Amino acid sequence: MLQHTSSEAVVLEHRDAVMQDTALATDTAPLQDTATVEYAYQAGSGSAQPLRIGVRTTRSDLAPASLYGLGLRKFRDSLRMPPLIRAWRGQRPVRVRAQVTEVQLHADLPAVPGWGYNGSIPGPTIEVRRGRPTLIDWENGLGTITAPEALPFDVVRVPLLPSGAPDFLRANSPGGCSTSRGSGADAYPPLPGCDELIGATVVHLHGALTNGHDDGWAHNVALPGGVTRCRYPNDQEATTLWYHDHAMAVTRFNVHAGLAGFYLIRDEVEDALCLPSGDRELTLMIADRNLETRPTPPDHQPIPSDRQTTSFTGRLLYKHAAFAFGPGTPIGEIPVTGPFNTVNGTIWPTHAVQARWYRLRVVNASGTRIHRLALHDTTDEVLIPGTPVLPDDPAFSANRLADALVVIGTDGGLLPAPVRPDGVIELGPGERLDLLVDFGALRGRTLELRNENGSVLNAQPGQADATIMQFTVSRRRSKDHFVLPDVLNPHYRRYTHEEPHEHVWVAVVPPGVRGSLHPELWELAEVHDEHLPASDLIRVARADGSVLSLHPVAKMFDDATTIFLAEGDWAVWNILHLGGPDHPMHIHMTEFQMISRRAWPVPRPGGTLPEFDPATGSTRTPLPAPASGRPIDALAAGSKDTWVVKAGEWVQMMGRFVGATGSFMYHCHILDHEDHTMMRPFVVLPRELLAFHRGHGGGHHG
Ligand SMILES: [Cu+2]
Repeated sequence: MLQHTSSEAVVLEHRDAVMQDTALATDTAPLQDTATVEYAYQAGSGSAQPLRIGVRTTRSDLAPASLYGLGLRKFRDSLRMPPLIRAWRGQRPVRVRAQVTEVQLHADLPAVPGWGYNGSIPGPTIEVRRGRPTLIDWENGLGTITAPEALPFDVVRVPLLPSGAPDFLRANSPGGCSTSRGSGADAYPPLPGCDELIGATVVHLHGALTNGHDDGWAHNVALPGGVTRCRYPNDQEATTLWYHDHAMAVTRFNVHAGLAGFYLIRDEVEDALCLPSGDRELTLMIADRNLETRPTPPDHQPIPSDRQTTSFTGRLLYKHAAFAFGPGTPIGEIPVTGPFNTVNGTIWPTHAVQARWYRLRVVNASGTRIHRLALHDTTDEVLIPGTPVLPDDPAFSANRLADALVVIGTDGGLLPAPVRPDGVIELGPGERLDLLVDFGALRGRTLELRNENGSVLNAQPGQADATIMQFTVSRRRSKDHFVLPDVLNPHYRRYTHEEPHEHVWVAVVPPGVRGSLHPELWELAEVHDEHLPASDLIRVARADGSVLSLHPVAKMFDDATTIFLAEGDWAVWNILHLGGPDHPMHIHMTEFQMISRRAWPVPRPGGTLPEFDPATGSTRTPLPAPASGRPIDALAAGSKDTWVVKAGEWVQMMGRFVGATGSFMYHCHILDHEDHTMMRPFVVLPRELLAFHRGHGGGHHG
């Protein structure tokens, strides 16, 4: 903590320097010049090695609160664990109620209302046994039908820069408020309609094999007072699931308000491993957030240092960056990241651990941010003012513990054997990790879980602090009988393309196709050469030199359903990412394995394939047979339901749609994308019934 106090002083000192810089800056400075580094660390003794942790701004029009330390001290709060519900018996329904919940995001902030389940953010962790079904009554307790609750935060749209470019810097920066709360330099217009929103909710158990009517179909929202009973068979491998709201078009707001929790399935395979349990099994829900500040006086007087946190109201703030293709064209929103990382609802918490093995069960519950998780030994780091350094500066990784994070499971279950990645693990929104850490090897050390991803979407400036949370390891030696097993999951079997299967074809297209403001999901069907359309034609050369021609049969959620699978069938989901940001793609109903990942070159990460022409929505020339992409490592080969797909990639996910039927969804798990243009339905029906459905022209276009 001593180290921390000195850090603050330094940040404040540095703030003054930044304030002087800002006087010289102009509003029209190019975007890439506006994001420079504020925080720097000195690693070890004496050797000045500044490293990029956050951003400094040279823009003159930002509020003082956004200029230093993000205005909050780190590690003021202890890690909180949500209450546990053991639903092992399954006869009686468990009632889980979405309700207004007091939430304190940080010890220096006032408590404010949020939305939680059973009075907790995250909601209670629900623990079940494989093969024992659970009934849950999901109650919407967000007010009454005549007096529903309004969203517990404001949603604002940060206006375009005078140049017409999105103002990512302001949108990603800490603080701000709605113009409905006052005027000032960082007051932004509210997104129309958000103040009218009420808590209409529907719960999805992410990763669960369950029937369509229990799966949280986005249209099936319950009004305040409504109760929806869902049955979960729990007939799948032990793993980390999570439940969260999935209401049509407003999932991002409902989840942001706090409607998410863990759901753990246990089984005998897991039992036999005698993994760390009890106090040594931690569920960590990581989510980035932004905070509302009081309107800043127009004269930009810096807030006195002893009152640096007083401008926060304690409430969350949901920011978008406004976006348009040109003057006078429609304005939409780009999702941005929040500068504050929360774990289990608290900003930058700390947790004291024994010098023993721990199990960390992690979900990235962020709306947009893709984390690159790493554990750093920060015992000897001292915060100093420093000069800007690049995110790939070796100083940043100097204290990274290369093999401290041992991965034992992915979204859908335990891996066949433990994996030690090279110290950094990418985790997109919706993805989970089951980790082991041997704190016994780190006695007396101070550690930080950090996000090494400099920016998440199109290299947006404004990425904030890398800290997620801190662990302080006891100096005391502890007896630990746990031995990391060589084999974790003897039932793991690698899927092969040899199983007879259906193919689903989906293109991810960048924003800008005929003026569309958002990236889109196009469901594709093969067209034959004599019927080639003039637009929206995706052509891919096969290995044998012939050309596969694909044309969208559906784009928006409410277009006709085109994917019909027979229960029991295998299917391969082909996702062709033609350009734009990384998308964490999630498919409901079953767990999958990635069976191939190929890639075409793109000019830059997040760029568009040169062969794809957004003006026509078509490939100019057939895409060549793609080269191998990122290798499918042990994590990607694990049982999963969500994967980060990057521009230029063609990935194939294989799964068996067995044991459940109904209407399901697949979508991007960037919640803004899901709410806008990146979610589609699919249907699983008994084969015999499907024969009748198709026979009557029931919507099968493929
Ligand atoms: Cu997306």
